[in-house]
Amino acid sequence: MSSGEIVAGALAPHPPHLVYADNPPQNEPTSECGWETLRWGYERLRKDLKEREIDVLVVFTPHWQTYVGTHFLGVPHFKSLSVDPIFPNLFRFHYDLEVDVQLARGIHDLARESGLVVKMMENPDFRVDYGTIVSCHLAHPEWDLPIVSISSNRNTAYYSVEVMQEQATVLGRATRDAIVASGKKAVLLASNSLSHRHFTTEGELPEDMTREHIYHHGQYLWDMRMIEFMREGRTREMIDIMPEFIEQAISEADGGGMTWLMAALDYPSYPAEIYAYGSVIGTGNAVVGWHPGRAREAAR
Ligand code: 2X7
Ligand code: FE2
Repeated sequence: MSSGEIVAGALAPHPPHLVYADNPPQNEPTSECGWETLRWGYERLRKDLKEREIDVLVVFTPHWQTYVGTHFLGVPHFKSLSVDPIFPNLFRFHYDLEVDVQLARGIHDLARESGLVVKMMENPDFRVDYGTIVSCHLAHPEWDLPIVSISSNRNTAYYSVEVMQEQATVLGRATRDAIVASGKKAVLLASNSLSHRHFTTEGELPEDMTREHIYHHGQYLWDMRMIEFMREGRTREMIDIMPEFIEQAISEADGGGMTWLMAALDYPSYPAEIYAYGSVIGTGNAVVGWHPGRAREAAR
């Protein structure tokens, strides 16, 4: 068996608004338009992913919150209706997805050997969270690839940001090693926004873009600082500054997704592809890609 590899990693934010604005047949509510910059960015990410052979999507989601350890979807097939608890008017999505249970177990086992508390989630009636669904849908709307979904154990809130960084780093390495051992070609998705202060009221028309802007200039400055690190390949510095970013911009990276992704990609020093940046109800969101194969080809 040839060795597996991570063919791409992406920061793949999950505001349900982006699916709502795309009007896919699986989603019940329909819209006129909205958040085009981010949706066009996802379109460019999808084009780049199409250039590569892919066996599986591996997503780390902050909206599946497991307070004792990291959990992995462990049932081969899930089909149900996902309703966003805050935005049921925007997101009522009929999903039908396959799970790569073998790879999920491979990551689970290596993470356990590395000292993490882990669990395979084997309840067939489990409702898959909207972070997983939105990021996977926007990265690959065909739904013809199996996924691995990894929960967030919220240890920034329960312990500290330092504990989150340590554990997400170990999980990232376990993810990479399990993918290599599996012989599969994987795309990794960190499902989270950057800055995360948001408005608490909604206009009559949710897609009215005259209302949409970043919540606060300070968080915009933080987002630009993080994006600059990505553009310049300074990802170790980005991880070093993560505690300050999380605290001051109330970032959704607190769930561990960015830290996990950078560890799995072994801290890229090549420039990331910034597909888009835009706000959704005031939060800062970037669609960003890391393409190790492309970086290797460019270095030849
Ligand atoms: O979960 C989210 C989010 N992270 C950002 C914006 C809007 C809604 O939902
Ligand atoms: Fe979120």
